[in-house]
Amino acid sequence: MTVRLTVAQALVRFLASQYTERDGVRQRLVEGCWGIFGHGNVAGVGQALLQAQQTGEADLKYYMARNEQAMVHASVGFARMRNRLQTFACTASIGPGSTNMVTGAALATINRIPVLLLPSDFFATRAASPLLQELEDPRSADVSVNDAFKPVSRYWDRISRPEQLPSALLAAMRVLTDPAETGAVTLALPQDVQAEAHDWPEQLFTERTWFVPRPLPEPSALGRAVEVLRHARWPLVIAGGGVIYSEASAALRRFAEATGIPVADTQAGKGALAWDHPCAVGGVGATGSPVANALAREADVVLGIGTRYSDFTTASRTAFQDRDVTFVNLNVAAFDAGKHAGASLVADARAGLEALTTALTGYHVDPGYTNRIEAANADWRRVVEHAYHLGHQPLPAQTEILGALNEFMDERDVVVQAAGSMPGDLQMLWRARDPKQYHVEYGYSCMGYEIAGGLGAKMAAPDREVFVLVGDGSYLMMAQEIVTAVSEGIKLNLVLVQNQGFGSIGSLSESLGSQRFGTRYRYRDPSSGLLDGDVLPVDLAANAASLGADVIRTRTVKELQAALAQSRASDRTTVTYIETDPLAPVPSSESWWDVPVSQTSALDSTQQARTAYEAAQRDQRMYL
Ligand SMILES: Cc1ncc(C[n+]2csc(CCOP(=O)(O)OP(=O)(O)O)c2C)c(N)n1
Ligand SMILES: [Mg+2]
Repeated sequence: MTVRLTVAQALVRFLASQYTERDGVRQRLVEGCWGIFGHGNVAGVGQALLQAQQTGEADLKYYMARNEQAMVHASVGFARMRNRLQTFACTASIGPGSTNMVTGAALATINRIPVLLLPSDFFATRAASPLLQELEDPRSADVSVNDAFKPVSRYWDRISRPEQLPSALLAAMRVLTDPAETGAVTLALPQDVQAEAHDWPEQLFTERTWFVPRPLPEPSALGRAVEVLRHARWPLVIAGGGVIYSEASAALRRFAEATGIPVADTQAGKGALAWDHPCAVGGVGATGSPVANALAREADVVLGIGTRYSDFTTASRTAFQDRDVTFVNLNVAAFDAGKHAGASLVADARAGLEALTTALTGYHVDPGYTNRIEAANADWRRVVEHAYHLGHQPLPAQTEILGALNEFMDERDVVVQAAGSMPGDLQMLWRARDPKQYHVEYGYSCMGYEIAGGLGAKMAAPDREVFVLVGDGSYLMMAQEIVTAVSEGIKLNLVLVQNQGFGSIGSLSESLGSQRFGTRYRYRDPSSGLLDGDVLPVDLAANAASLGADVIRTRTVKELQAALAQSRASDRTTVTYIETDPLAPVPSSESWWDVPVSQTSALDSTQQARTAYEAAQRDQRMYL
């Protein structure tokens, strides 16, 4: 039996009948379809989505975004919140609509989060080329702007004939649901092919379940890992995002309690173990806590679980200074498990932790190590309390905003952030209680993720309050999804932190001898020729109100606290606006991040920074 449908209709029908299953729990793989229409998809995928909605022949709800990059972020926010078991499809028109998604694709792939991208493409027949927005490569007629998705996709295909669709769809679903391979999956859809009819076998549309595995560690690999760990005197766990996606928090807690091994976390792993667990030592690396960084410096064995070991995590390979430091890497992806010449333990984080806990029976760290951790944690708690309640004047410090929010939020509330000075302050100071509470996108650290990603997170967890922290720079790049939140009635709590420019890059610039050059939002000063004139007459609170959000202007931490309560109580998207001092002090992570400074320079500030850079660089290690 066959069914006659267009390629786009077949695609929509197929996507509506895909499911994932893990631990016996089954759910839709593709929750819905984000989109912005143009000539490339309005009559193809657009018609198919309309027909699906009107006839009920396929259940794939359409959501309209205001920017294609943002709709990929929203899908990623959703998929991350659903532990990568569910995501969205994103349809975009030809040309700019499609290339707007490239940044989102890179973000998804780098963070290992599934998203299905459906950029539209030029006529497969080439009947009317060059089309509006067509690239036209003189060397090859087989190239389009969608080729730019290749390096940022885990699977990429162009559907030039209807017959190619079934196998491409199966390949796409396999990659989306494979925890080791997942990321952006791109199916480029030529405009004419989308509208072309074909007789499809009916089986293509029967419900299909993609079982998400929990691979077990291979016994000999487990044996080698256990051998290393059993001889560890000062071991340290680094918990990455993989712990959370695998829902391995309870297994991690049992492992830590059985062995006494301290647990540090990465940006994606924060909350894997509650912050106040006796084994929790906070963030590790360039923006980590000095407690975790002191332990990292002396650790003889590092057990990385579900981590990519980004430069922030390893402090650009200066974090681990023991001469013979050895790594054991528990990761579902062999690629990550092999890093730093570690003992590779390719397995699901939960299954691997359970196996390690059993195999390490009888092992426990020295009581002296435990006492040292307890004392260091107690000292650090006082430092965090101080930063949370600094009383900075006249404008509050950002650390006070984070403190007020942390103290205000319930265990199940979610905080969303991505770029600027907040991810670092959060990684160091945030006290996460629930594994889904801390949602900081720091694989791509993409300005503009915050509001869109928060929207996706809220769609994934309507029963949780989502608090989006957004800096003025990020807000100016991508505020428009407030309109989507308003139109869909998806309630967000936004906290807009105004510090008149790039606080983060400003202090980075200063530390590298570049004098905060070009990092402030200011008038150009005619005498200096630099952007260091007066503050601009920009009113982002008014801007947010103009997009349909309720806005509360606050000036003090006390007012902020009241506004947060009002925001939570409301069922409308609410923006709490506050100005902060970008120069307020932040505790030190006692760590380093490698950003090269000019080797030769006419500026004193740069020369001094270069000397400091060369000194710091001497600690950089190859872990072989
Ligand atoms: C899309 C994008 N462009 C540039 C950067 C580099 N960058 C990182 S943080 C930052 C400034 C962010 O400004 P804001 O959101 O106001 O946060 P603040 O640093 O003031 O806390 C820039 C430009 C980036 N991460 N993402
Ligand atoms: Mg700013």
